[in-house]
Amino acid sequence: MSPVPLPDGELAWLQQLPLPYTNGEVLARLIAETDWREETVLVYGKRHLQPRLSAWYGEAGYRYSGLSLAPAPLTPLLETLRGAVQDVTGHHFNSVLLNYYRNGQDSMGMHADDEASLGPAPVIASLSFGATRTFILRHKRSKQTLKMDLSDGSLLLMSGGTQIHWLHGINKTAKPVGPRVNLTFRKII
Ligand SMILES: O=C(O)CCC(=O)C(=O)O
Ligand SMILES: [Mn+2]
Repeated sequence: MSPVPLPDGELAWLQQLPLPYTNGEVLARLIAETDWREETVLVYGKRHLQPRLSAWYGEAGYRYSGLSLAPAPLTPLLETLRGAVQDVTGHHFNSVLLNYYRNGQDSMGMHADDEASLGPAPVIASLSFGATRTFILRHKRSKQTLKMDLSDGSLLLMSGGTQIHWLHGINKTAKPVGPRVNLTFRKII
């Protein structure tokens, strides 16, 4: 992986994760085989439908924004992807959050993956398939903003202080974009 300079954080990038399937095959299977949910989240005490579909697979359950995601074993395809991600990053992951952005109107608000269950310096590997979407990073204090195009088959590793000092998210876009599935491999401690 190639390091990407980031003040107060650590990023590394790989254009194409080596896989035994084409990116198109993986995207089609992820869309078809995943137990997708349309979750509601609590924001300031109000329930909202998330503008995307999501699914959680891993040995442990997961809690965030008032959501409680039950543990579920990784599917054979997810095991293959996890193995490939572990090989290139050298990190072990025991769970994965999948997000399905059906079109340009699906998005993810600015946030940090800083739940206590991820430990003091979370290591998160973000694997993308399908349409290229712009990943926005914004420094919490300086407001410095960085944009990265997360393309089909790419892997972005976030570690060090990235979740402590930066927020990240995916904006909606008016451009016609096809479906995208992102997988964030995580280690629940
Ligand atoms: O879709 C993406 O690239 C971002 C996903 C993300 O930040 C998350 O799952 O926490
Ligand atoms: Mn995130």
